[in-house]
Amino acid sequence: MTAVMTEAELEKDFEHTLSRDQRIEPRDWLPEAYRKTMVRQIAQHAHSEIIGMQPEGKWITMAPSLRRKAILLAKVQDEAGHGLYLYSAAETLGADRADLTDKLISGRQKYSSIFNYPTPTFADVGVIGWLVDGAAICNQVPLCRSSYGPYARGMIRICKEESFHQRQGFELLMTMMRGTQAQRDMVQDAVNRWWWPSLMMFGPPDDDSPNTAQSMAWKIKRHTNDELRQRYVDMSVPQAEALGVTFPDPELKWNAERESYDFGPIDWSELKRVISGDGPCNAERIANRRKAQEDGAWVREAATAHAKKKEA
Ligand code: FAQ
Repeated sequence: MTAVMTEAELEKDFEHTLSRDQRIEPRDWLPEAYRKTMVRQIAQHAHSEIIGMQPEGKWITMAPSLRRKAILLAKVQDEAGHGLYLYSAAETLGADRADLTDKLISGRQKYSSIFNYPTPTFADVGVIGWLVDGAAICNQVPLCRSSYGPYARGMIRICKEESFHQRQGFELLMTMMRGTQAQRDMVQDAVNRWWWPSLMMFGPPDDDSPNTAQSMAWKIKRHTNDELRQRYVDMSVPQAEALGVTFPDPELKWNAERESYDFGPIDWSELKRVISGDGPCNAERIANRRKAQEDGAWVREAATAHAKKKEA
């Protein structure tokens, strides 16, 4: 007969697993606060992938060639797949997928601020691939070592696909930069609009990030928001030079002492505004998601009826 472990012993076991850098798995005991944080982060991430299909998805019917259309279709489908892996990971923590969707469309759960900006030109498709997927990779590669097993494993596959997304964006922009002056101007204009919002993707500064300390202690996050933001700036500047574009920041310059780029102040009031629902496209993104949910009701009903019939 096995002895029943007390809560304190279970907690000690959990801490021991973390201290050995091993994964927490769905069958393991975990503190309620850890479960809540994990569901919050995974749900926000899943919602971001699904809402993130919209800004680029708009260009599928207007892509300038069959090749670009095929590439974009594949990319947007990948984002749907990422959403599904992530909702599945949240389900291993006892979350209910329908409930998560409800929380998204009623504004009770967040998604990334970045997807509330418009995509007026085709250069935006390239810049989303290069900068937004670039920032996503920078943030998510360390999450492959996150302490929650299903999330960390999902992240490995997601990062491989994001890396293809970033390359397709860069290749699209390279092609445009080799084109006409009007095309080059279009790329620079898109870079000007997306640069600062892409820096905001990493979240608030460390001294204003309520979740970082605990998430680092639980090894959910492996780096702070500011550390990853700096890494992203350092990685992006040489890429911009190779492309022949500039970032809209007069204070951006190499700091030899720190061996990193210094950059200008971020407008945190803009991030707060966009997160709280007042970005340029928040209302449109949620309205589209709500409509898709309503339009798909008959499919879910039919699938449930079919499953019941088969069971009987
Ligand atoms: N937007 O205390 P912290 C992608 C919230 S996927 C909106 O620092 P934390 C792929 C935060 O949730 C992009 N909300 O929080 C793609 C928290 O909310 P609370 C998404 C934000 O969790 C590419 C509060 O503010 N990626 O791009 C944002 O420790 C192209 C306080 O913040 C992920 O979700 C924001 N930018 O750190 C798809 C990655 N920043 O507590 C299509 C996983 C913060 O009020 C096309 N997530 N908040 O509920 C993470 O790494 C973390 O959750 C952070 C935030 C770093 C985002």
